[in-house]
Amino acid sequence: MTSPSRPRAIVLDCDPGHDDAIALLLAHGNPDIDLLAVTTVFGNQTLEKVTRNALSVARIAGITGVPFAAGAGRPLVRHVEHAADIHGESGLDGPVLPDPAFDLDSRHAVELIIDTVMSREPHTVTLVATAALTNLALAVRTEPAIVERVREVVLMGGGYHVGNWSPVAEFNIAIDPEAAHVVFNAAWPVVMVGLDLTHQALATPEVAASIAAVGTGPARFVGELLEFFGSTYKEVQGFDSPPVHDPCAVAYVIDPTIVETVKVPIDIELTGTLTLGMTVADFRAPAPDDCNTWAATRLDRDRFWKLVVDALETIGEGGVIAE
Ligand SMILES: [Ca+2]
Repeated sequence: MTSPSRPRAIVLDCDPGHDDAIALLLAHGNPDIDLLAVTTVFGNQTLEKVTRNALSVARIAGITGVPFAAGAGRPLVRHVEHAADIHGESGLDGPVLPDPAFDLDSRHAVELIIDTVMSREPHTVTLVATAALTNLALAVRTEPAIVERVREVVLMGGGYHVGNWSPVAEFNIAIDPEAAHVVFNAAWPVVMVGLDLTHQALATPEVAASIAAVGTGPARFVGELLEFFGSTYKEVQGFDSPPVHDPCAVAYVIDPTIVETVKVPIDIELTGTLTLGMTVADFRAPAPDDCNTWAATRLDRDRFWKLVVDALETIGEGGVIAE
């Protein structure tokens, strides 16, 4: 569906990360997304590693002319935690990663986010976050005017049913719950694409075959990512096929009919001894008028994976990495 407000302008804040890499490819390869900037934050691995990974993925995808900036290297309050058990020592284990083809923007990620939002027309920029919310929280505190100015915040994180870093807390929220608290309590629209939704985005053998059939370098790269990601997800969490979380947030921005949502008050648990970092969603009654949070509930799997395959078709050989 095309409308005058397409393509959607986004800033992608991420911690690549296998599923972040696929989210970046989807954002670059989909014609309904205008990728304005990419920012990185500690998470799946150290800031240094995930930032280098982002630049390597940019080269594979053939992304040029988009500023990339590094952001926070640690949470606001807590000690740093990484997810090497899922993403490996590099943060993107599996494929061979090319050297970056361009340098980082000289700005801090928080500055780049603020500059991008404030320099564009009001309500045109969507912030897509697929990592800890540290950069977004710092941006809100640094320039509160962005809250009124963005179109919406679409984040992969949380869930209303299960967690993965603890029984009830999802990794991106759990590793910086105070930052998540800032983001969920700001008066901008927040769409939580959580585990309830992303656990429907399983990269089954059929999905892997449809990606392999694209037959390009970037598609082989995604295949290698899914192979490693699938092996750790099976070992650590017992999944037969890995849930590919982060591109679901991008898919929602591309076409909200692919990701069903429900308006529901959501807040972040900051003091629970068993529930720290839980995204507490209150489904007891219809959401009040001033509610500005939505939870993603149901994924149209076939259309989601078609978006990913179509983006890879569009990217073609991308940056053409010589082996
Ligand atoms: Ca991520």
